Amino acid sequence: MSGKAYLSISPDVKAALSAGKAVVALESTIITHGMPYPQNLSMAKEVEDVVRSTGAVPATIAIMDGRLCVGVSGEDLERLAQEGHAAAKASRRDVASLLASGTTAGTTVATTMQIASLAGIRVFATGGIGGVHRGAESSFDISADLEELGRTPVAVVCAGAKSILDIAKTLEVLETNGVPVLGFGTDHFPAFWARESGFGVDHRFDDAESVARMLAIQSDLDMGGVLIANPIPEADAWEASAIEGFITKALTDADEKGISGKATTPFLLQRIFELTEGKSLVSNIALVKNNARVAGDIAVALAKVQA
Ligand code: PSU
Ligand code: MN
Repeated sequence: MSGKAYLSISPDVKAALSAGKAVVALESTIITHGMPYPQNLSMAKEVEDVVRSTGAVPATIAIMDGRLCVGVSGEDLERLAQEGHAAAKASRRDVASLLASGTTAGTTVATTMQIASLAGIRVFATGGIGGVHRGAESSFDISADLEELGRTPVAVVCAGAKSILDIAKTLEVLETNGVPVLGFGTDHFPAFWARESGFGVDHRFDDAESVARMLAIQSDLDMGGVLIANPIPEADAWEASAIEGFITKALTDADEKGISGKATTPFLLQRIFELTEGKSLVSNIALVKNNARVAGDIAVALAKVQA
């Protein structure tokens, strides 16, 4: 049996894919583990609307009822948002077990890429990717997102990586894995809440059409994923120095509580949300929407290039 047998694709996404129209994948760990309810639900719906406004079809991806679901909406989306941390967080190593047990799970960037690729979706929008955690030299905590980007042919539009991570090491591992890191309208690799991280990108592209041409070539050469770094809009951005104090505090708290493994990223996000009195979430939602818009434009341009 092929992996495709486990896919449940919604009718609108299926129709768009068979017509060669633009589709944008959206992840769901951001819904279950990245934001509190009910903001997670309204964010998920708003992000889908942003994708639609570009002419592309949104496809929220999750693992539910023993199926790889592509195009989760309505009651299913509500159920996912309400479950929150009670749902599983599905990384690549969890997928088969979760399908076997029928457990509901939000899919990480790695798993969403895997499922998107199986469904034939080439463009994906998220907030920030997972990466090399600070202290990875002793914890070995390196997100599976970085491996997946190296092997799975999906373009991921993100606002860089959070500085809860070690950005220098994250960029090194991306290079090792052969992942092109493109700056969308910037020479700087962004740091999620901040527009700059102090590190550069490999190549700068200023419009969706030129990104689409690059993606078509990457795909012809069968070379795996691409990371498109799109900085948070100016109006919602933080100075790196303004957020660093909260990050340090959250990291200390995680350490004191003995948080490790897959619990680390959700714990840090939740703690920073509390420490900033919810302000980090406002920026988080703004940057996801901004990524959805750029991903939609790129998917539309890619559909034209490949028509
Ligand atoms: N970074 C964020 N928000 C998120 C995540 C990362 O800014 O919600 C989620 C994504 O789903 C990502 C996952 O794939 O966390 C990475 O988890 P880990 O570090 O355990 O690989
Ligand atoms: Mn990890």
